[in-house]
Amino acid sequence: MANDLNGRVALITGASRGIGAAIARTLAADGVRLGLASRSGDDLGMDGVVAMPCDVRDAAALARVAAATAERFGGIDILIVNAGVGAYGPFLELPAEQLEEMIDVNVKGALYAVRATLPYLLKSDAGEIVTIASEAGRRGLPNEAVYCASKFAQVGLTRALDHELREKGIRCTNVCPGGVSTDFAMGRGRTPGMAALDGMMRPDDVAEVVEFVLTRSRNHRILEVALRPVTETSWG
Ligand code: NJP
Repeated sequence: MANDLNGRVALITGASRGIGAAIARTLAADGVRLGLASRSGDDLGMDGVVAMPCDVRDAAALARVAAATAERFGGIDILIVNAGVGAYGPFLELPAEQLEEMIDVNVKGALYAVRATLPYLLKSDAGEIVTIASEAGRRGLPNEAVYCASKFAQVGLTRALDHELREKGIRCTNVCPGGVSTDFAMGRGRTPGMAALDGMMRPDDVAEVVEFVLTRSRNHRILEVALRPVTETSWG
């Protein structure tokens, strides 16, 4: 029997734009009550959500948004680890600030999001952690060394948590997209109008996969989903 999401509570990091906003809208349509975390604190124009400014590099800020979400809705069932940044280019040409930012946001931000939320997930009868990782978390890609390193870390974190949390009733899933047409990496290795952007997936394509993962019946779990635009190689 499918897992009904109506009435569940999800905290989504990086919910103000792109994939995170698409996930928020999709889950809201399924009756999920939402905590939305991003630096801008955007509520996406949705009523009844908890939306707070939160930089995922700040563990205390994540703890505050998790506490506010749990207090408002009586707990948290689902964490979507989505906030992330990317910058592409030859390894030695990557500005140091972009190296630091990718590690801080993608790696530490994911760790902090889990630490802030896990106490609530452990109290849920249907806990879920879904990490929006990347194809770059499954294989090394040229000109993406630091991004790959950060995404391998996310994939490793989520796989390890699966081992640790499965018996406590929490399912952990890595969703690994190829190119998605969002603001992501624009001006940092992607430029508006570049041909590759034309064939990219939509944020809704990823949101539908997340919805699929979350709605599977609770007798099994999906460890990883890899999805690609038809225009993109599978590097098989
Ligand atoms: O990116 P974008 P995507 N603290 O730029 C937020 C992965 N991915 O939706 O803070 C808190 O449209 C930012 O909000 P704000 C990617 O690695 C993508 O494409 O208000 N939040 C915004 O809501 C990432 O993990 C592609 O500016 C922070 C959101 O994050 C995830 O998908 C391919 C923050 C970013 O929205 C979402 O990326 C792939 C911070 N410090 C994986 N910094 C792709 N697009 O091609 C940023 O394989 N945010």
